Amino acid sequence: MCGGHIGFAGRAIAACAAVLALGGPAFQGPEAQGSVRFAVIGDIGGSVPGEPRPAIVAELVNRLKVWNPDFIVTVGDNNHTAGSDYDANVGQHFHEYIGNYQGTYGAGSPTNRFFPALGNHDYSAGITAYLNYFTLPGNERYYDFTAGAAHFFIINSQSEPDGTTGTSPQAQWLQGAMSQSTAPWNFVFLHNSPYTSSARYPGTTGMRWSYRAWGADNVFSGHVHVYERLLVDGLRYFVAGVFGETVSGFNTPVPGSEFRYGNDYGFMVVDVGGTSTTFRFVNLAGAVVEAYTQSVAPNEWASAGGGSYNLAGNWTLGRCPSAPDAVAEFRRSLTGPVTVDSPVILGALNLQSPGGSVLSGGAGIRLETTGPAAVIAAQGGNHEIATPLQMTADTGISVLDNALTLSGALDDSRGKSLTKSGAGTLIVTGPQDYGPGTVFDILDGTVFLNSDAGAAAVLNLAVSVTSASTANLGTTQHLAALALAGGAKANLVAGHDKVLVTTALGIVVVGGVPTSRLDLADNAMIVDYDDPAASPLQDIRRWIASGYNGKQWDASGIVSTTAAGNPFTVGLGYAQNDLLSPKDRYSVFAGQDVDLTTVLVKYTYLGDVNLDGKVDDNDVTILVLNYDRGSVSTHTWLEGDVSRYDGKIDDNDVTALVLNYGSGWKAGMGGPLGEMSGAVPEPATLALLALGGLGILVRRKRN
Ligand SMILES: [Ca+2]
Ligand SMILES: [Ca+2]
Ligand SMILES: [Ca+2]
Repeated sequence: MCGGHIGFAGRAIAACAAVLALGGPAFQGPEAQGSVRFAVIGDIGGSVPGEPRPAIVAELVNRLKVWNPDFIVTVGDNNHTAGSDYDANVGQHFHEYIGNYQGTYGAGSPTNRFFPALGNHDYSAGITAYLNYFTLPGNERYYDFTAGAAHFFIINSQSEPDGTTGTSPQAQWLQGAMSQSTAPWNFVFLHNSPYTSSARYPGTTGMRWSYRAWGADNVFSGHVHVYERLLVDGLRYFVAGVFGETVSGFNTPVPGSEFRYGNDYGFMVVDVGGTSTTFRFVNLAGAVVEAYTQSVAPNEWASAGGGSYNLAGNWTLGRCPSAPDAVAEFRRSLTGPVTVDSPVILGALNLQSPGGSVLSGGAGIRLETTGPAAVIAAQGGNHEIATPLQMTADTGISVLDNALTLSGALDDSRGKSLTKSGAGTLIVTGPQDYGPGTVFDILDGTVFLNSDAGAAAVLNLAVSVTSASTANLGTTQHLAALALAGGAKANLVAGHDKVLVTTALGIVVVGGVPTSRLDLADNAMIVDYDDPAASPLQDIRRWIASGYNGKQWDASGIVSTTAAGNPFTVGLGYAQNDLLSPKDRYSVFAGQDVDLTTVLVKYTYLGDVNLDGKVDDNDVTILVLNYDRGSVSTHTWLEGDVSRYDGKIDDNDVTALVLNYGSGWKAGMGGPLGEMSGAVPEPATLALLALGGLGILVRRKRN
C-alpha cells in the first residue's frame, strides 16, 4: 500500500503507517481485553479416602482447567463427605482460585476466584467449617459480586436464618441488590433447582422467587445430578449439579425444558459478553455437549420525554445501562434532552429516536468493551452527544443518515482508533484530545472536524479518508497525517482563516495522476517534514498542477475552488521554506511556527513568488533570475512558475506577475493570512514603467 500508488508528501513513514493501520485495526482478542469466563460446578464428588469417585473428580478438574476460567462459581454441595474436609474436597483441586487460602495443597489466589453457594451437604456437619474455610463477601451465606459485564448473586436455599421464602429478608436483599445492578447480565446461583426434569428430585417450589421481575437474566442451580436448560416464564434456568456425584437421569420433561443431558458428569463454562453470553456444558470426556448463546435483552430508554439517564425507572429493564459492554438503546421519540448526571460506562450507544436526541449533562460516557470495539450508532434523526465522551476501546461511529454531532469534550488520549461508517454526517465541535498515533478512519459519508484535532506541536491524529468519503475541516487543524484514498475528498472550509498543519499528506496517484482531492479554498497548508532529503515539494507541485487543470481548479490533486472564480488573479502559491531567499524565509507562516524543512502553501496572487501576499519587486527579482523561457519543466512557484503550474518559467509567468503587480489583498478576496495586511499599493508610474520593460529585460538576459 505504501508502494508506487500512494504519493505521500511529508513524513512518509508515518503516513504509510497510518494508512496501513487504517486498512484494518488489529483487534485484540477477548482474552487480551479481559473478557469474563467462569465455570459452574456443583455437587462436587468427594475426594477424601473412602469416597467412590475421586478419580472422576480429578479428571473433571483437569478437563475444567483446560478452559482456564477466570473464576469458579458453585451451585452448592461443595463437600459431599460426612466430615468437613473442604481442603481435601475443594482446596486440593482449586487452591489457586481460593482467596486467603490457608490449606496445605499449594498457593492460593491473591484475590478470591472461587465463589461457592451453600448446599445441603455443606450443612451436614454444620456450616462453621464452610464459613471458616472460605473468605466471601457479605455474610458469606448469600452475597454478590461483579465481574466484567455481569453481576453475580449467590443465594442460600438451605437453612438460612434470613429465610428462604420469596418474601424473606434474604429475598428482599436479592431484590434490592439486583435493583442497584447496572450490569448487562444478572446471574443468580443457588443449590436447590426451582425447576428440573430430573428423576432424583422434583423442582423446589419454595425457591421459585420473582427472579425475572427483579432483573435476573439467568438462574443456575444444582442439587439434582443432571445438566438441564429450561425457559420458564421468560427466564432461562441452568441446572448443573454433576461434578462427581452419581448422575441421576430424567423423568418426563417438565414444561419449559429445552435441553437435557444425563449421560455423564460435567461442568459449565460461560463466556460473558456485553451483548451475548455463551453457556457451554462440557462432559467428562471434555466434549462440549452444548453451547447455547443468549443475547442480552435490549435495555431501552422508556421515557417519552427526556430525563436523567441515571434514573433506573427511565429504562425498560429497570436498571440504567452502565458497565463495560453495556448497551443503551434510544428508539422512542424524545421531547427533551437525556442528561448524564453520573458517569456512565457503555459498550454501545444506539441513537435511533425519530426526530433525533440530545444527550447532555456533564458526567460523561466512557466507552469500554471486553470485545473488539465500542459502537456509537445513529440514525433516523439529528442526534447530539453533548456530554463528554471518553474512549477506552477502539470505537466505531456509524451515522446511517442525517447527522450526529459530538459537541462535548472528546477524550481519546489513549489513542484508540476511531472509525466512521454510514452515509450520514458526523460533526465534531467539542474539544478533542488524542494520544499519539491515533487513527481516525473515515469509511463512508462525511465528517466535519469543526474543532482542532491537535494544537501547535500536538499532531497526534492521523485522518484517513477512503473512497467516496469526505473530510471537511471547519477550522485550523493540526494532524499527524491526512491520507486520502482514491476518490476521497478533503476540504478546508472557505473563510481565509484556516491552516492545515500536518507532517504527512497522502494522495493516491495512479499512473502518475492523483485520484484524490484536497481543496484548500482560500486557506493555507503547512507540510512539516523531517528528512531534508525527503521534501514533498515536487509532489505538491505535481498535485497542484493536476488540480489546477488549465484554470478550472476542478481536477484531482490539490485545488482551490475559490481561485476558480478568478483564475488569472489568484491561485495556490507554494514554497519550501529553506529554498526561499534568507530574507524571505518564515519562522511564522499563516500564524503557525514553522521550521526550515517545511513546505508552505497559500492562496495568494499569481506573481506572489515569496508568499508574502504582495506582488512587488521582490517577486520580480526572483522571477527574472530564474527566467529561462521554459527550458526546465520542474520549476516551482518559489522560482517564478506562477502561471499554469507547468514547471516552466516563461512569458506566461511574466505576464501573470505583471497583471498582478502591486496587488495586495483586495475587498472580496478575503482578509489577510499572516503578514498580508496593510495598504494596497497602487501601481506607481515608475513601477509600471519598470514592468513595461520587464519583458525586454528578461529577453536580454536570456540573449
Ligand atoms: Ca520540518
Ligand atoms: Ca511577494
Ligand atoms: Ca509557468
